[in-house]
Amino acid sequence: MSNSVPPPALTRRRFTQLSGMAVGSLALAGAARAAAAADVTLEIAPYTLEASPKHHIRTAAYNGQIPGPLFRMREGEPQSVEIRNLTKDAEVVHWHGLYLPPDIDGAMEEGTPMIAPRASTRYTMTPKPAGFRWYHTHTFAGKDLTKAQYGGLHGFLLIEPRDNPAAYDREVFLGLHDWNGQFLSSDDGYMNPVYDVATINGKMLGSGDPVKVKQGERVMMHILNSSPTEVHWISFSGHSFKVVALDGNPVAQAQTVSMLRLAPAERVSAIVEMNNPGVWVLGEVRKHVQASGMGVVIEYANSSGKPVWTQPEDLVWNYRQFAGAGDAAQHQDAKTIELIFNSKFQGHGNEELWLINGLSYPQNSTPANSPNLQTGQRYRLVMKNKSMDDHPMHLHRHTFEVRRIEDSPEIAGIRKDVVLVQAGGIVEVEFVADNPGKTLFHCHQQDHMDRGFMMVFGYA
Ligand SMILES: [Cu+2]
Repeated sequence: MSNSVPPPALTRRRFTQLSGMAVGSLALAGAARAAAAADVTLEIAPYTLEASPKHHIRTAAYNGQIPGPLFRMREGEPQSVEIRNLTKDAEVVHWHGLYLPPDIDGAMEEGTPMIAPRASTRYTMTPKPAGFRWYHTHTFAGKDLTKAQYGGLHGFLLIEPRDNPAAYDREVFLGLHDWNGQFLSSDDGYMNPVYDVATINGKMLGSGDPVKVKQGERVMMHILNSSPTEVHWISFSGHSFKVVALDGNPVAQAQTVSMLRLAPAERVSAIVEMNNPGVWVLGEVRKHVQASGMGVVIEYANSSGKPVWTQPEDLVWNYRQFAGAGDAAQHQDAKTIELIFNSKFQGHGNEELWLINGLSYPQNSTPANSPNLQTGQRYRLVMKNKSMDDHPMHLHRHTFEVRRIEDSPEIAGIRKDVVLVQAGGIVEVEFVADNPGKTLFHCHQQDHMDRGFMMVFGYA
């Protein structure tokens, strides 16, 4: 089985096929018990990842693989989920990009219960909206760079629409991740995680099986950046990407680009025309990151030889190229919520403390200090980043539309759940408060969320 395409999990649909085959047999008894248990089972357990024959990383995994199993669910079709925690730490699973109630969304800040060590939990969820989503742990790491998102607890989730025009021949899922982090002090005295291993689908370049393709195929690539802290730049030598969706949501204007930029937790779905036979590298554009392993070989049928990498000169990306023209007058009913990001230096050799509107979590999330959303109301989040870092900002349980980036004109048609707000920059997004309950807003960089860069929005 190829490393680049994790095996599909035992979904209800597959179970139905299996049970049909196994009628009357002992296998049925076992399968029936499993199905009675849940449509989807996630077992969280210690795991040693072999990123290369020389790199063994002790971490945790879902169902004994990294990334975790690819789950395919049908939009609106309820799924029973069982999660078993076989680790020594409390765990929680966040379903990223879904509209779930706060008690199962997977953030303790919203009220989802943690799963104690050796305990399990079970619930039913209705997956929506359709698109490329993912699931991951949502715990605290602090100074332990093996825990939380630094480890292997992440996986792909595809919520299939009721009808899929499928203008492609097949799908390939690629997950980017960084490993073996340690806090190092930069010139200005701040402590930042630095990594020496980087992988695609858990393997360093050259260590995994190549992704095998055929000339003339149109391959839908679903790419996820599950890195705990790092933005990644990806190109595919000899090929280009026709970007059709960002964070799983179709864009207003599909565009063909030579390079992708993915901030932590972002996803890009792009169609690649396999029209240049050979053996190629798809990987990180920055040499030192590719050298630490972030790449995968793509091999055409009947081609052989050493994988070819062509080094691009510049880093190129702009969200706006996928947007349609927006109408500033269109959403005059939107109420503005201003969110100012800043950091407080804690002294040399320390991490900085992160502030939203002058306060860290949880002080910023009292009813007096945090937004109190009215159901049905449209809001415009005006995010002003006064810090010297870029921040991938994530809103739980909702999708927002990017409306303005820096001093751009009003734009429309880019719907996301994570957006990178660059150092010193401004991004404005809009969303309708249509999913009542506590809603977590945070920077997706693990070291930043661990140091206060979160806020809980309430509903009136
Ligand atoms: Cu951040």
